[in-house]
Amino acid sequence: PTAIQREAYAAPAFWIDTVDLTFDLDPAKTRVLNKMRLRRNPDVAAQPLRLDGEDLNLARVLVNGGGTSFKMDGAQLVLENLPEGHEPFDLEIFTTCNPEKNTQLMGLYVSNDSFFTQCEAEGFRRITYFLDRPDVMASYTVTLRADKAKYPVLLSNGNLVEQGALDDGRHFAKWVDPHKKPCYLFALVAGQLVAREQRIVSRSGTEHLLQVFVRPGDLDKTEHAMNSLMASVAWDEARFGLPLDLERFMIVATSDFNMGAMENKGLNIFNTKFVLANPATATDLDFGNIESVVGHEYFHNWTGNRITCRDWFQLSLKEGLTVFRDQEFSQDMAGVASARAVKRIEDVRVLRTVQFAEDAGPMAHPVRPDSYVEINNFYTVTIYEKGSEVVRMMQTLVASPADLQGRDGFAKGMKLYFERHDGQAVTCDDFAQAIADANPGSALAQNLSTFKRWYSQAGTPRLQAHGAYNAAERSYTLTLSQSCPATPDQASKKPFVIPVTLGLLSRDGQALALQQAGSADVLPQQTLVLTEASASYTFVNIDSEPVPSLLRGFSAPVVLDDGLSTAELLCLLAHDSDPFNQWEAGQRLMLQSAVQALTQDSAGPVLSDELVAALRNVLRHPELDAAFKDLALTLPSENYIADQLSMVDPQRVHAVREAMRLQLATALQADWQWAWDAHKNNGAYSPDALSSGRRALAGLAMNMLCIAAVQTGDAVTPGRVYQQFKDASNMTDRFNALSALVVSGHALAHDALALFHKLFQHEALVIDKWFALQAGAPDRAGDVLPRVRQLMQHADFSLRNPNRARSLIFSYCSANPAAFHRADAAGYVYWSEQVLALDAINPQVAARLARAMDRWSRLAEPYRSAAQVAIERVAAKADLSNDVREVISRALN
Ligand code: B3K
Ligand code: ZN
Repeated sequence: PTAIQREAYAAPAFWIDTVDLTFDLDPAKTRVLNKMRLRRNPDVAAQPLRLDGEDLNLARVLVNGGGTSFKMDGAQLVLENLPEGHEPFDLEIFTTCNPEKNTQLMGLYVSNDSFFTQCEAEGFRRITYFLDRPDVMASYTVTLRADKAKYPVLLSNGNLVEQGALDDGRHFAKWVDPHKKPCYLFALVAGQLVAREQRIVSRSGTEHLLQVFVRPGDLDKTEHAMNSLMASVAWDEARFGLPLDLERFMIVATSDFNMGAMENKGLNIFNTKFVLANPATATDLDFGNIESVVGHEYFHNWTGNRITCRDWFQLSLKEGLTVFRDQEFSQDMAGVASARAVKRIEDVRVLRTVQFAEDAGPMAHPVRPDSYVEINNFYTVTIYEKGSEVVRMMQTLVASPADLQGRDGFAKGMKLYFERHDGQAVTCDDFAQAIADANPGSALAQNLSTFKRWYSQAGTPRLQAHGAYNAAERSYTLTLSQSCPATPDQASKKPFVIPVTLGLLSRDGQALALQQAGSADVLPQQTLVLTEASASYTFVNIDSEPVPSLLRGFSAPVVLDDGLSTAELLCLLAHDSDPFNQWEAGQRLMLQSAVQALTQDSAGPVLSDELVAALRNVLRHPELDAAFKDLALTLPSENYIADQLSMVDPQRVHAVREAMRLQLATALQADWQWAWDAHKNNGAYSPDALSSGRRALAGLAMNMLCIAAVQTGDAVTPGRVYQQFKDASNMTDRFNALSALVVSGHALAHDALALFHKLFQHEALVIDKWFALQAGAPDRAGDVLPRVRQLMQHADFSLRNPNRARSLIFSYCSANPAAFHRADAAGYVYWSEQVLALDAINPQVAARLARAMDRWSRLAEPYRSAAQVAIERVAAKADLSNDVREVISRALN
């Protein structure tokens, strides 16, 4: 397979103005009549029309109603004898496809006897021959015809303009989308579905119909998705002045879906996991994810759909921006400042554990990649989460004294972006230019071309900070310098524009005022903008050596090395007014303890007494929120600890982290008991940030108490946990109890798992949790892999259902390092088998699993060699998909 290059972009030789599609839906043979009106692009030299297609049976091609010659070039349909000149002409293509055999879940497929589509990135070509590229935007009219009893609901984008009966028990529905769109936003759904409906009136007074379609029986799990959708509509209008531009907005849930959800114009299709929730079946995490994914897809309506991407290299134009928007939405929904900070910490945790690892591995790529083999491999945390950080930095860099966070400036930039580009397919450059132009004089506008290195350079920058206090002059000079490690194809990097938000504390934890030398401004905190390899900043009127609190709120996606001592970090943990840095100080202290234990081989407790005492103070703090305490008392993950090491022995990392956890569990036992008692039993369930924070802390406390109990042989606590498991009135409390028993390895776990399955055997999403918990369980006797293999034979398991495959296989290979990295290499053998098995069914899912081995080359022996053998075993397969081939060859490179 050949790589596609960003630099090779060329405008299309033809435009498609209108598309009129007629579907005769049949699971085994669906007929698709595609009538298009095209015209030559006057800006491009005359050339044949090359239409993309994949797995289609071509029956007929007509030009202006008459026959025409055509040929195939690989998968492309090539038409050479089209009318000359620039007049529009009609092209009619008749094809068939086989949706029930479509296990890739790209294009038109069948799930639970209903039809669904997924077209992004290049699935539309599996429905009909087309110019399958995002810069070709057309008006769509869609007629669906199907058996009325089997498929009573027929949906497509836009407005329903006509429906009625046909012969033989069939019926039809005709939809017209009033907005032009690229084909990746096309969608259809047909099946036995029911809808929760809600009519809303927007600020401007227009009425809209919101609908959430699910299978009959699931309606009682749609309230939260509907609430989230209404909140999203209101938020985008309030924060960005962006209204809903459709009479009708639909969400449809399917249990067979490759990812989270898809923003098809007016007809979002969702994985059931991100729609269905009620307190009995969904956890707080599920409720939060639903809110954020519903928001994300809705926000795409403007950022992605109204303005779309010129080509797939610009993917972060819509994804990074829309993740930023959904993160802001979730923060605003969380409400109070402390809850907003918790959301920020959670987002940064994902960025640092997953995206930083990607940046350090073989799949590292810039936010705007330069080449790809398979675009589906580039729906990554770099495009999404790092892309969001780049947008967040833009907001920070347009801040002004009157607009400290840059929100107003950023909103102005968005306004200009829509004034300039509404209805167009554009680039990341266009976006950055609009934000900068709307904020002349801002740090962004002054440094725009340098700033855009965030789009072109891969890798996570390292930010070094060194502070020097001058007692005689009562001044403090901070020197910042940056560097960035090499990444595949990019050996050396130029300096980034790094906004560094900072505050200074006195040694006893008082916030100090910041006054830069030569400036009259005195501020509680400030954002320095580093644009060079290194720069110094001097602050005056400082009475004693301060403790710097740098990169507050995680103001840039970098690794900070500020050389702070343990005492300084303890000061920040106790006193920093910035909740992110307060949390971060604790994480760094725990991380340092782990790394020290791993590199120095010292016996004895991993955590110092003073750190344990400091963590106790956080846990017992009268003013901190439960959600914050839960995050602050949670140890860094094994993967994140491993990322700090140049050579990784996953078993030792696991052992050290377990030792830390046991130490926290026993040393703080009385405090955990207090925390459990004080935070459980919250009354009626509500998924809001404050009550979910209380449940989270109660869950952590219960977990710790169980760990301590197993150690001491205490039977009372596990008995109480089992009781909570049985009596819980919501899934969060129930699942936390179940997890505590499984994680601590208590004998009651066995019965609890069996009961859990029995109670929820008809709830697919809960059964996913049941599989995931077992695949992610601690591996005390090398029994997790045999259990995983056994669970693959379970009647409820299916490799074809992506949620199920993820819950079992991914939970084991990607989320349970100590069970996966076995000295006998059996985990790697299992991985290679599953990558190959999945690749034959669904290459996208297989390629995701393939990435579980991304960081194999820094494993210690014997893991490293065994991992290489397993990867080579996959590479040796001749007919791998492009998806898996790309991931595997990069890994071996
Ligand atoms: N845009 C889709 C992702 C499509 C993935 C294609 N492999 C969902 C989202 O980001 O909102
Ligand atoms: Zn998205």
